[in-house]
Amino acid sequence: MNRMIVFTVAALVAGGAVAEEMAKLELQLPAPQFAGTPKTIKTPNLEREAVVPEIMVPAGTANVAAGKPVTSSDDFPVIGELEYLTDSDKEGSDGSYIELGPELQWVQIDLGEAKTLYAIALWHYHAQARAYRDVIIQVSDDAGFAGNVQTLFNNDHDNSSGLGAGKDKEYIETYMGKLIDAKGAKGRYVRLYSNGSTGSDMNHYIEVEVFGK
Ligand SMILES: [Ca+2]
Ligand SMILES: [Ca+2]
Repeated sequence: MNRMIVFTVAALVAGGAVAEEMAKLELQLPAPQFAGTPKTIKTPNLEREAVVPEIMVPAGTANVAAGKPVTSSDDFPVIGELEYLTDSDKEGSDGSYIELGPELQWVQIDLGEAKTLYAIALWHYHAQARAYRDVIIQVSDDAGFAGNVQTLFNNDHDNSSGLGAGKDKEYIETYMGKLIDAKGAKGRYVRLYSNGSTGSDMNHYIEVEVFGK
């Protein structure tokens, strides 16, 4: 009798009635802005080779950041508008990016309600090869990030931004952006930090996508 019950449950899982249907996340990429190997960029903690993770997401997962409101540590960008962050335009040309002030700055997306997050994709700037410093991505239920903060990515290896040292690598910006596994983290707010780049002290964003449901 017991053996029969076990067999029935296993069959249901195999048939997909219990297990959730999963699919590989495919990003929609903008047009490349430069070709070939970028000039040598000297910065500590740079990854040797870009690796795009394969992230499996459940059916019904979508970019829940599209069109959502954006706030920032710099309310008045030098170039562009904060809305550019979630307007679905990922092109690298002038008119598509935001320039925020120098040193440590953040942008924050309000998803409107708590979501389960599977991946984050971001494009800082891809008209020129450069690596942004102290890229830190966090999720919280609290708009002020005072509590229940989960860190999804942190390449501030020397803790120069004071949010804690991270183990992730710096990476060179291209049209492919950066895809990060959010591993089912839950929260309403997504905050992204940066602290200038190998190109300048300023901070830039083109688009951030948050895949969840
Ligand atoms: Ca955009
Ligand atoms: Ca640092």
